[in-house]
Amino acid sequence: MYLLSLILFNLIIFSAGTKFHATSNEGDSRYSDITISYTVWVGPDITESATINITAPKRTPFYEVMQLAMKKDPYFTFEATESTFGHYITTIAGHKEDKAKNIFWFIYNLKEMPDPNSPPSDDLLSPVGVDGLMIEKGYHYLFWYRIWKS
Ligand code: B12
Repeated sequence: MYLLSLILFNLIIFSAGTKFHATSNEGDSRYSDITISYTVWVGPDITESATINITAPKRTPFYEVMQLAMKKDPYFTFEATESTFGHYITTIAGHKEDKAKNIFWFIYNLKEMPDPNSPPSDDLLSPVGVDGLMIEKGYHYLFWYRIWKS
């Protein structure tokens, strides 16, 4: 009887422990900080370029990452307007979109660090704006001031 209750007691402790462990792991992965790179390219020929690393909780909206970048390095100062889809970026690093010249700011989420010798194609453009784009581990984010080929 004593042996049986000892086994039962151990079983309860073991299963409770496993459960607790699983829950704490889930919490760690959801709220852990990640570091991503944020690059700015200016002009179709990329005459100006800057990269900053930002650490923030996983799934932070990119708009908040831009605010952190601006605080860390004033080069990344930006301006935005608000519309139906959220924030729309009009200016970064003093370069304002130019409707007459058809030059705008475009955001890409990339699995590799952007390389000026092999610029990303349009299919790597983010499908959403800076409010809808949540940062993920291992991704690199690029804002490119370039001509809109419509
Ligand atoms: C034209 C257009 C653009 C032009 C805007 C030129 C300009 N400023 O004059 C350009 C090519 C620059 C553009 C850029 C982008 N766009 Co756009 N664009 C459109 C399009 C085809 C028409 C918008 C329009 O003229 N509406 C008519 C006018 C009268 O209404 P409006 O409210 O004043 O329109 C303005 C806003 O829509 C704003 N705008 C345009 N795109 C975007 C994107 C976001 C996220 C925001 C907040 C505002 C915004 O610019 C318009 C003109 O001022 C829509 C598709 C659609 N059906 O709406 C996509 C659309 C709005 N764009 C989209 C996206 C994703 C982008 C980009 C984020 C793409 C990227 N990866 O870079 C960027 C914005 C980046 C940034 N700078 O913040 C998505 C938004 C989806 C979402 N849920 O977030 C849409 C819906 C297309 C789609 N289905 O994928 N876009």
